[in-house]
Amino acid sequence: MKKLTFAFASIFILAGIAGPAQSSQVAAKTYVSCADVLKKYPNGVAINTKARNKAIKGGFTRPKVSKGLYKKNSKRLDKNNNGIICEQKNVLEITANPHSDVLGMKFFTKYVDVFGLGIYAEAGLSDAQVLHAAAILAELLDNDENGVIDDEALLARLVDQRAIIPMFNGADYQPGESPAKEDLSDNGGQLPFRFAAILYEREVDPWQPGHWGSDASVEEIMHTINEIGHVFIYPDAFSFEPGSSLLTEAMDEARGGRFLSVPKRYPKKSWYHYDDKTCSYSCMAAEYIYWAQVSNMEILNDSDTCSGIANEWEPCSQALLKKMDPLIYALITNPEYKLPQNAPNGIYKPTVG
Ligand SMILES: [Ca+2]
Ligand SMILES: [Ca+2]
Ligand SMILES: [Ca+2]
Repeated sequence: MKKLTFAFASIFILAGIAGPAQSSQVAAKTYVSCADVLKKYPNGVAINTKARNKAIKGGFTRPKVSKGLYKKNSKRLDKNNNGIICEQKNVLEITANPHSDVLGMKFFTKYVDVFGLGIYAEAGLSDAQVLHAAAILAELLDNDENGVIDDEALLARLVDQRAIIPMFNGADYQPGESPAKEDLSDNGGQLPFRFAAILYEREVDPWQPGHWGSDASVEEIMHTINEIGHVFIYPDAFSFEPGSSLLTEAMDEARGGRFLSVPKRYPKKSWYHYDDKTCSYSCMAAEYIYWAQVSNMEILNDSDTCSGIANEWEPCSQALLKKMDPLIYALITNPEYKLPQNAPNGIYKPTVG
């Protein structure tokens, strides 16, 4: 369903760009702000192809060319006078692995720098998949997409720890598919980087951002940010150890008790009842805050997902979360902690001048 919707949307957008009649026949419109322009032309508008090509070379996304539109709006909206109104910086770019000489890192061939943090991917990942993960990371750290990191302390911590997101060929539990995974696990002990989660090629779907069962990018990247970042910078709020934080206090309510290991049966009144015995208390806490955050973002709010995850997690919408689990809702929406509130859509394009 989601895929179909997207296909139609793309055709529509393509038709809009390709339609030669459009710009010549329709009178050029006046726009009051870049926000307005970007709704219609998400990459801005260039005066001519020369300005457009120069912009692309300079690291901007491909603007639409329209002399009429440009002239009508350039006075207000091309402040830097480069022939483009509301140009968008293309901040995410795939380059070669800058650390292929580091032990355990040589099989990664694609790299994206996201605010100083690294996405490292093996050759089996498509560029679209790698850029998707990079966009999700950027969207979770600059969630209002204004080009400014939402929580400087969080980014400083992640950069200090040299947090990375490794992306491997194939799927989990499929031996022999990923040389990078084998090499990294053989040499992980000496790695100068830290990671709390990994992504596999077959669980990254750029067309269904965060969708349960299709795209694990939001989940795994959120785990990384929370475990390496939030737990450390706001320990009273987010620490994972039993009885240590507002998070674990809320979780003990959600599970119907402070269970250091998975109980034989969760109490009836519980609404978080994950039964994987290999998942320790702190692992439970990591999963719990993830469920709460994506419920709050409304990523899980469709009937297939809600019934698919009900054995583990019940409040699958923001409204249910608010009602059933007011403690965690209050915690993750508390502006003091600057947690991301908007669902990432896999597109990160902060507005420039
Ligand atoms: Ca400009
Ligand atoms: Ca921001
Ligand atoms: Ca976005």
